[in-house]
Amino acid sequence: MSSLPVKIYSEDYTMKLPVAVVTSDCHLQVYNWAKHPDLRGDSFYSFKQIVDYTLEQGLPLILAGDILDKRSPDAETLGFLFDQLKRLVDVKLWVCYIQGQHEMSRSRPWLSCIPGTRSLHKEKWNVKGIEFYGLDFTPADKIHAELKGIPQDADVLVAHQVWLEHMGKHCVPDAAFADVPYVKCIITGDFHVHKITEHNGKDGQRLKVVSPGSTYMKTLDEDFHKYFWLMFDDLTFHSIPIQTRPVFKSRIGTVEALEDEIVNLATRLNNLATDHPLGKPIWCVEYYDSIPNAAVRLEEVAKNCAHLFLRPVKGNKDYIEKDLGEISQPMIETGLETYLPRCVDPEAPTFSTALRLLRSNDLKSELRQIVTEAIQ
Ligand SMILES: [Mn+2]
Repeated sequence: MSSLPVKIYSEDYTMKLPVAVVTSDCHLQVYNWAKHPDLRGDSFYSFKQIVDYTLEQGLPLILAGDILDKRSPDAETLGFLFDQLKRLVDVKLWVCYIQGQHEMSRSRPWLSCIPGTRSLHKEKWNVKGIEFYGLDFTPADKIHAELKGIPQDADVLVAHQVWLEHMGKHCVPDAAFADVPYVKCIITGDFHVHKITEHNGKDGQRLKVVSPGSTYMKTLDEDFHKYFWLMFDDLTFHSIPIQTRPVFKSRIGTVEALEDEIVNLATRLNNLATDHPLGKPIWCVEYYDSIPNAAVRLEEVAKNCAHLFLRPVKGNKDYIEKDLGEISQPMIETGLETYLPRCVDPEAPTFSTALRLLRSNDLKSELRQIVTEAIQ
């Protein structure tokens, strides 16, 4: 008799269960940019995708602040938010939230106007054995007292602050992760970047800090690739991508480069303008103002196929000719990925490794995986 095959599961095999869908910084508003009134709907389109996904999964939705862009939102925005959250509340799915500084209303949170939603501010909430505790955005002079109030049995803090370890180099922080007692995980809004980092908390405990990031482009220097999180009961998180309006960036130094770039991009821009649910893509062009009629020419091309953002740069004729090769190189899409081929040969094996690390939200696991693959 032959022996039965023995099934060996890999070491990291776990029966982890999804717990919640997590987002923040949705900044719901009708228009993205005041100067571009026909560029609209991006925040709604992203938010609807998150609600669709939450419904499909039948999970609670956790909103970590700045869900609305303004303290006094308009009726179109509020109506949209109410309609979307009602879809979840109507089928008895939890919608739990804290407030960010953008929508802050101390007397009564906007989201409390939707029956069935739940504020986590200074409240505990247990789901699948995980104890959540929330804090609305709290000014720097008061946040330390609030952090002291975190219950001992809390596992996850849901907050919306400027943290030293995230933003300390750029502005004055409210508090540090090192000030946070007890919890093993912080879900925090405010930092518009989608990432997970590891820190030590006040009790020396390991602390996983999870930032959902913004859900659509708030400034032109942001990466337009956006995500939200699917959270599991072992406090791991998966990134779920959001479909957003595409962005093209060009840098143009000469008349020839201008015409080349127009030929290069026109078809792609036109196709996207027709096929993408949000319509026209964004086209951001940095160009030397010494190129004759550059703005007129670009506006003419972009008229029906792109939202054009022009950035004229003072250009000196000699300098342009000297630096022609570098400046005329088009940059399709943004972010560090765009620059990678300039540093590493895309054919080299190190390129794919670098790209994986750049795209990873969990560097440790990705590195471990790369090492495992290398020694196999
Ligand atoms: Mn925000």
